[in-house]
Amino acid sequence: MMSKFRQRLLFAALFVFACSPEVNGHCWERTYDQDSFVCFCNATCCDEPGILAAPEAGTFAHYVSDRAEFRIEAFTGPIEDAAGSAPASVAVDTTQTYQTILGFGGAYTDAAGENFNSLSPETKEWLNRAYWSSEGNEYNIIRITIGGSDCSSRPYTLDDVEGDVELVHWSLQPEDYNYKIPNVKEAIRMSNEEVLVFGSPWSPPAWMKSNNMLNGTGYLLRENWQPYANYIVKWAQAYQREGIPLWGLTPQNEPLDQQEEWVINACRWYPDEMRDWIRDYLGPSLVAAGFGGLKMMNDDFNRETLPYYVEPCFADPDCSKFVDGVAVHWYSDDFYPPELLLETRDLDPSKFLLYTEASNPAVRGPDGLYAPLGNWERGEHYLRNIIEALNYYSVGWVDWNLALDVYGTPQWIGDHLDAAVIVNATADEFYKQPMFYALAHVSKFFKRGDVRVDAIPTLDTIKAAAVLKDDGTVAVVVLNMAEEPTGLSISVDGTRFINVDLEAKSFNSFLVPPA
Ligand SMILES: *[C@@H]1O[C@H](CO)[C@@H](O)[C@H](O)[C@H]1NC(C)=O
Ligand SMILES: *[C@@H]1O[C@H](CO)[C@@H](O)[C@H](O)[C@H]1NC(C)=O
Ligand SMILES: CC(=O)N[C@H]1CO[C@H](CO)[C@@H](O)[C@@H]1O
Repeated sequence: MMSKFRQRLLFAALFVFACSPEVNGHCWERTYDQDSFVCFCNATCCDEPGILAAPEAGTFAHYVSDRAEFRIEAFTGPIEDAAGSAPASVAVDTTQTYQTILGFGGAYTDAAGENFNSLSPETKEWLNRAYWSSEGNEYNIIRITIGGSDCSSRPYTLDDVEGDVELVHWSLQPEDYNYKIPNVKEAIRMSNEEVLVFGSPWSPPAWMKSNNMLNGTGYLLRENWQPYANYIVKWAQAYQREGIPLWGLTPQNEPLDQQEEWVINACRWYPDEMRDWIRDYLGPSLVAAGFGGLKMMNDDFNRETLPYYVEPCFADPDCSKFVDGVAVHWYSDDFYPPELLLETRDLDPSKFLLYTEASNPAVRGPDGLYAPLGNWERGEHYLRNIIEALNYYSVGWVDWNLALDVYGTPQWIGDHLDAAVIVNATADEFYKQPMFYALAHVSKFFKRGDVRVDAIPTLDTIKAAAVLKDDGTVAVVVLNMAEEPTGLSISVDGTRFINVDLEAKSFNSFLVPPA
């Protein structure tokens, strides 16, 4: 512990030397063809918000990112005893308590790991700090793929030897050893919190499936229900042997993602089939192997599949006992109402809800598809939906690829996506997108163990969520979607008031110390 701490101090000292005087929060802006800018980082320099200082008694801290100028810029002001005459207000009520926060994070897909590894050790260190350290976003959840996904350079599983039902050829792959395991270990080393790691498979081996392919509309043949449960157990054992403490898993990524000509690795599981497999095969096999403590999250797909996808399992105590939560993907949040999350929770309030995937597509330019650099709207979109998910019981939010290259690749299916961090290996640089800061405004402020409380805004252009911390500190995240600055008054329990001006198009995080 001690040596880790000393190393940090030494590193901080070097950092100040190399990048002074623009230390701490200053962003090296680079503007491309989008409505805002990215912050670029290289081997010597990178912006970081730093370790959050507790505000002094009687004052609040206000951190701002906006489309025009700031990235997690720190301000402070006095807590007042009356609301100002602001047109907008947010009423925080700490007596109305809801779910406990689990955390925020992203996925070490093979594509993300490959991009991390394409940087020099110095630049990669900055990238790890940006996500995992106390000076950075303080992410504390990692999703990894069990075998490959669409965001891998090749299609594969952990046992592609035809007919190997005894799994004698089962093994971790180069992607595990090169992209996942070392990067996950680095994140764990870098973090000051417990980092929760969960896995999700995209497809069983082709030979176990009805269509003998990783993609398309295939399903797992009945005769392979036990071999495939064994396959998942082997994965948990192998990661444990490699020194990765696993926290959870989803039995299948997007189990109903099935259309003709579907190019992504996939496997169909109807809700009642999933119930039967968890109840009679996967659940008992994990328990028998000593992995009964892993948090199992059912569904792992979009809002429109809820609550019906998890209903058969939750209605059957012999399935339900193996399942701890519901994993939700972001992609249809603008088209299906958040009340579906409430209905899901009402089925069984003892199960948690966690958003486990979100990602934007690449855009088409004159030279083909690329990740748009500096797109504010995408950051705003993320934060708007994160705030909504939190206000409808999600215990956190997990982003998809932690990094992609400037084309939004690699992906064996030939697709291209956007990501919060875009790596340019040629220049040994990476770019932090507005989406990265959208996540920072919650991941750094809403920590594991905090309890969500009411935060009710009065204007449609303002979105808000709040948590109460153990020590009585209140953290509030406020999104201003308006094109103009907006005067805002935040009431904390009707007794303490924060009167501020919000920048146009801004992300805001407030820390209010206990009264
Ligand atoms: C990194 O960027 C900074 C700021 O532009 C520059 O001063 C520095 O020389 C760059 N470092 C490297 C290794 O290119
Ligand atoms: C990536 O780096 C190369 C080499 O410095 C440069 O030519 C290119 O413009 C960079 N790409 C982006 C998107 O900045
Ligand atoms: C790896 C894999 O199974 N790829 C298949 C994806 O779908 C196409 C079209 O059906 C097949 O040709 C590929 O073999």
